[in-house]
Amino acid sequence: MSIWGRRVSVKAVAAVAALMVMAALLPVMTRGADREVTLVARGMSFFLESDPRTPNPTLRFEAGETVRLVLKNQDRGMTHDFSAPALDAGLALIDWNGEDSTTLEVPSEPGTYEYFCNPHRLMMRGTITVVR
Ligand SMILES: [Cu+2]
Repeated sequence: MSIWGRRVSVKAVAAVAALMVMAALLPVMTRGADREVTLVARGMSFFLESDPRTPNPTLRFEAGETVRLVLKNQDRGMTHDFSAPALDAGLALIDWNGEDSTTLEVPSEPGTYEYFCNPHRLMMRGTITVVR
């Protein structure tokens, strides 16, 4: 096959075409979160890593944003998880010194939602406030 008078192999054309398709799809496949929020489980409470003094903080998200939520378990000897049923989000139990993350699709409507740790729901619970 020839392009602009130069002979090129069909394989090379196919490879370039495949690369172009992958490049076009990359932003879709790796759609990043708008921001990242890190929670730390410690002393049977959640804390924002950025605010280690406020237990079970209210998490303020903007309607429709995508948030990467990281949970680090720094509670020696304890396992903790994270659940936000209204956001259809959660993390399985994490051992001490472990961490995991998930992507939250924040609802497009403002509102107040609950998050908690399933095994310690009475002590480890807080509010997600979605604002526009
Ligand atoms: Cu817990």
